[in-house]
Amino acid sequence: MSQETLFTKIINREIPADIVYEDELSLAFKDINPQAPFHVLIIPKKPIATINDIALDDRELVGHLYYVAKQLATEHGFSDEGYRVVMNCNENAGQTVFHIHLHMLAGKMLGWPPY
Ligand code: IU
Repeated sequence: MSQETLFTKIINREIPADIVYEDELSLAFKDINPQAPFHVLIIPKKPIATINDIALDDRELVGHLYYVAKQLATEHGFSDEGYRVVMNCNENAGQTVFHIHLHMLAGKMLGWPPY
């Protein structure tokens, strides 16, 4: 399942976003409603609606999103103090945009568990 969301418009520069990283496979931009001093969304350019829709051939792409998170942590100085990377799936997890995205949160002590 894949359908166009606002994130496709961000990828295509049809709506603005504060983009912090881009490569041929992915894009990272600041969340418009940040839950931490540093809160970015790391998305594949390929639209995949939910974790449930990840295909066998997408495994490297999804792994790449984590590699981008690690690179951003290094670049922004969060590697040692720590950060969180999380992806929500469907209603119980609070997914609202159906184009998979890693939330990367950093810059403060984060609560756990997340309820
Ligand atoms: P969720 O995991 O699907 O709940 O996260 C969606 C996030 O996308 C949420 O944190 C929104 O603030 C964020 N967001 C955004 O940064 N820019 C947008 O144009 C839209 C949502 I729509």
